[in-house]
Amino acid sequence: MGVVNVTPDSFSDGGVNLDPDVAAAAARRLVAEGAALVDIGGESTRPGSDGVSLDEELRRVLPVLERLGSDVAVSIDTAKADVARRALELGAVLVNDVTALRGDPRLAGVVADHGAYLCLMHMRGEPRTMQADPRYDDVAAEVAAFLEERLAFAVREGVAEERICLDPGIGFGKTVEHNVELLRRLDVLLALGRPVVIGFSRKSSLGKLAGDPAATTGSLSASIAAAVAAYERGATILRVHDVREHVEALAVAAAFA
Ligand code: HH2
Repeated sequence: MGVVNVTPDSFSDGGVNLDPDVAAAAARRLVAEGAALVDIGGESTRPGSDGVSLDEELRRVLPVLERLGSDVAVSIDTAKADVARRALELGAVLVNDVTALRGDPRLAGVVADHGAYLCLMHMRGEPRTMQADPRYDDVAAEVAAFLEERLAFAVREGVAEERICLDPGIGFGKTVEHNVELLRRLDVLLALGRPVVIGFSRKSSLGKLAGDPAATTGSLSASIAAAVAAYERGATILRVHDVREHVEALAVAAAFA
């Protein structure tokens, strides 16, 4: 899953894709480089961010989706039912909701009505405050219990279970140690029986693990190491910004699997 953020403030590619022609070209380039899906988002969820209005989010993403039509398999990164509905009408295939259907009570119905795929992600708290001293007794067990409950909720709301994937939400209310433990113990999430999505790409935990305690992003090489580790532990979908390099690394890792 390649990432195209149509935002002024995303933590690693903010401002790059604000022009819809540039964003659509970026999405097509990621597909040419080997992405099976492109995740398009109009709201930054980086730590400390406040969110955007419905009108602003629609203004950012709709022109991009109109340009892509159904040529590109689009995942819409939104927590808003109205953004998801318009995106699905324009051909998006997956709704990637970082609130796991807790943000907008109408979102589950929109996904169900369109027969869309759905990614449910774990987040502790909300982006504005989530990195303020997050604590868990057992992070892997708690994240798995949350995702199990959200999976059951989505199915009760009419989303087909075989269309749902689960994501532990790397960096969403987690310390470096929590993120590392989630990947190390990915089997706890895999036991839920659904494909697992991992988004470690460029996140600050990687820069910290690589030796810079003040890092705000992670390097490409660190991102690839995390993606390969996630793949080897059983992750199915890797959410990444640098598709070509990840596809090459994963093809080599797959040859050894
Ligand atoms: N991470 C980000 C956004 N959406 N969705 C899923 N399913 N998993 C993730 O790990 C994930 C996500 C944050 O990264 P990015 O989109 O690059 O930045 P921003 O939120 O600042 O736009």
